[in-house]
Amino acid sequence: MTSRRKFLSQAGIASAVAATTVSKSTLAGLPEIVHQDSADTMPPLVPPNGRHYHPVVTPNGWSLPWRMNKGVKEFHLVAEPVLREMAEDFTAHLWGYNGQSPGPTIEVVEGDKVRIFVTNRLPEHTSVHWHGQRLPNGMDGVTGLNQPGIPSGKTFVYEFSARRHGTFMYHPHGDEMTQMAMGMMGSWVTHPKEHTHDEVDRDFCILLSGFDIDPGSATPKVMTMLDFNLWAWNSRIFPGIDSLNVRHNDKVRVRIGNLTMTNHPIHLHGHEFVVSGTDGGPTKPESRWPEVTTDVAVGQMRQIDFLADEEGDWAFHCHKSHHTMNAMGHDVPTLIGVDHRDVAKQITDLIPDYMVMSERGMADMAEMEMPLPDNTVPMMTGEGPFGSVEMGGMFSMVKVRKDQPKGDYSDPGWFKHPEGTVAFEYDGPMPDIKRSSNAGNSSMPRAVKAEEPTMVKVTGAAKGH
Ligand SMILES: [Cu+2]
Repeated sequence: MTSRRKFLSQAGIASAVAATTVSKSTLAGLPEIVHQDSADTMPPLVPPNGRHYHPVVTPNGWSLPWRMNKGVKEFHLVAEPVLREMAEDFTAHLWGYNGQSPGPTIEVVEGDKVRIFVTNRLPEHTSVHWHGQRLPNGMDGVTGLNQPGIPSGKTFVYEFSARRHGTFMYHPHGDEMTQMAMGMMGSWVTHPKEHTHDEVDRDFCILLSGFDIDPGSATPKVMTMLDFNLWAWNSRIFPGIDSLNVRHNDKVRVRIGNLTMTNHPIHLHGHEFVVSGTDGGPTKPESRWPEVTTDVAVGQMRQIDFLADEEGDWAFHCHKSHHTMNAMGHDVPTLIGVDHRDVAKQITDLIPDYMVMSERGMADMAEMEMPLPDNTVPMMTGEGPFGSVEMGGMFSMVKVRKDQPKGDYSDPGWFKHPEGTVAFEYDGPMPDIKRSSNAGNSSMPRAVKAEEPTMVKVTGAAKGH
């Protein structure tokens, strides 16, 4: 077993592996298993052989090296239980490929002949469906329909040509609910064979996944249908998702695949993007329009392109606010506007550890020193340069810098705002409140309310002040 980092340092090893013929009866002819045990973002895998392409970067992930065997690109995927650090202090027991969930990104070039060996080290059968690909029916990976399941301990071979370029995914199509709930999935990019007008400077790959892991535990509940409590990008949750670090004026692409059980409106701050590709391949230039949010529905892929022409640390996240939170019980009543200090005092006399939550909103959650079970990330967290970011789940940043070197994907740290460009506190006098007189000018005058609106008051609890 070799880690990718070690692999990269042994330059040219992929091409150095001796070409062998494929044997159906022995493991001797199998390509080396390349294994990854870290959740770090690995540098782009520059193709050591075959047709050249501009490689992608998979945040908190990596691309799978291959060997050339008589003109065929051979990959070796191993389906197996893995340990995935989803964020600092929180490691989940998942299933994945070659040491991690998601599995490594597979990159090929349109027209490549591809052979993928899939070894099953799971306790049950599996298969791999190559989501979105044009391929012979018997290579499509649906257990029972296109092939028998791959039994535990066995290796199957998939062979097809990468017929069109675009963004794809791979995932099991056997006991799918369990295996995808456990984290089995990966990205696939087929690069165009010829130069296109769509070339970019930086190209990122993100797979959306949802897990249901109770605070204090480590294994997903696989029977969950809708109520997942961890929303992940490449099986990481904020603040564990690496930022997308780019150089000012780079053309940037982000490929997003959704293998969760709900849709995710993905939102970028400070820029407009176009959807340059979907499940079916690149969109026609005349069909594109500028957006700042695009919905990625279940089973879909979206490829967004933008010019990173505004410096700063720009939030990039799912716009469902409960998808930018980490696990917690959701059966908590809304207490905004309720002053229950007296009640709390009475309860504290009985239960010393009792904690009143969220009477001023939920932001307290990010700051309070609440005791958490082991192996648990706070619901809202993440330290930014101005305090807690109060986020979790599907949240990251695009960091745009003038001095980010070309081809350098490392984190430049927090943005240093030019003087006078940060929102600041007003400290002058406040004007008197005036009722708006617009209602009288409206063609549909509003009904005049007899009473002033009143704040919610809770009998008993509000007496104390
Ligand atoms: Cu979402």
